[in-house]
Amino acid sequence: MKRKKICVLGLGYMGLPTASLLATNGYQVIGVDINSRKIESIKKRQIPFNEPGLKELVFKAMDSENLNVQSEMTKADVFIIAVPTPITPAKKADLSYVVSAAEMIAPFLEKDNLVILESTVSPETCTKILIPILNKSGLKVGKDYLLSHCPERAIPGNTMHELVNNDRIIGGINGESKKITKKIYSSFVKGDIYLTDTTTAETIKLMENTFRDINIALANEFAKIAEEIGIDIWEAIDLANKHPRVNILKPGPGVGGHCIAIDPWFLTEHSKNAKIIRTARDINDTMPGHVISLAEKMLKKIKNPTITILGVAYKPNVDDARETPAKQIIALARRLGWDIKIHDFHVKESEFPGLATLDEAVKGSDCLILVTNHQKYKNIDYNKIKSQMRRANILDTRSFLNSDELEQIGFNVKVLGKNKHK
Ligand code: SAJ
Repeated sequence: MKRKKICVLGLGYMGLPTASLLATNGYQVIGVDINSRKIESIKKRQIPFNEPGLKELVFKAMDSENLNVQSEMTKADVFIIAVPTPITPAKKADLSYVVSAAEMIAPFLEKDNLVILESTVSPETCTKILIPILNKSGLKVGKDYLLSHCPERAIPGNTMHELVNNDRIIGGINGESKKITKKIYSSFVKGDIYLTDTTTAETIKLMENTFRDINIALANEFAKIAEEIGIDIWEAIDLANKHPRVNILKPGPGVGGHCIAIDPWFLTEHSKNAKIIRTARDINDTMPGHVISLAEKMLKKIKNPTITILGVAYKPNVDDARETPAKQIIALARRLGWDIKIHDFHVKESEFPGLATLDEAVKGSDCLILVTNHQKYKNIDYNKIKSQMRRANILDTRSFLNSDELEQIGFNVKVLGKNKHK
């Protein structure tokens, strides 16, 4: 193995599992993160977030002594950049972490090194931003060092499985970059690996998440139309999906997470032609407001109601609340003067201040709003919960709970996208 030492910059949701997979597959890996508190916790074997199977893998990598973590940069044969790329308030890609990672690498760059960008970025970031910074080292891309883009494709909640089994796209600046990057990822990827250029790879990643965003927007639009017509969208989608070429996604309270709610903006920023993409983003962003208007209809006779948010994670059974639509729902409800109590089975108080125990959150409540369909919300004692509430209203934004059972207990149940909401 010629290039043996790999430095992974950014030990987050993708960097840490990727570093550990490489370390358990024969590479000597140094994980670097500018957050020294994170480094200290990993060293103490405290993993900063929950992901099934990750802890075991990180421990295995550390036990093998092939994975070391530190805050300082180091020389290496290969550098992998896995830092976040959020959006600015003006919905433009914030590439500052990629820029500073590149600036950290430049002084350490040596002849024959390979730099791999994993972070999701705007088209042409490799050629127009990354390479010019790295070239400041005095080395020339293609001639002295190699460069490629290998966007991650794994879904939070199933990251370990998907990192290994999904197909991957590698965009390289030349044949050698593609070849060496493929060799490195082949050490743990069981899926197929496809090769292209860097700008195509950057755009493919954005297209994937935009495809999903647009399809969720369509489901959300169908849900609103169903409420006008007076049909159950959940039943209608199930039946429409019996068509061999139809696969409608699910409506809900909005799109959260650090990818789908963000990445489409990286395309709209670049093109006036991005019309459906922009509209889909807008539709998905209207969903928290729609949830509040459904709740308002349920609560119309109640002055200064108290409502309970069940679930703030952006999706089920994860502890991740980034970009969660729950934030917007809570902000809108507060603006109406409602008293809000918040509960989540997985998200930690340190990540989402204001969380209460389930008992505290439902006490004296006029309405439960189920925002996140955590499995555990299926199994709680709704009889007991009803006895703690002031009024027994429940708004299910995911069509997740058993409405018939809840109605039998005495709840007034509304489901997003189901029946006319007057
Ligand atoms: N959602 C719906 N309806 C649906 C599906 C999802 O409202 O039918 C909502 C979810 O509740 C959530 C949001 O969309 O709030 C996004 O969740 P997700 O599970 O669809 O996706 P992410 O953001 O966790 O991960 C996505 C994945 N991309 C695709 O499926 C195309 C993953 O493969 C990417 O690696 C990841 O983005 C990323 O990091 O880019």
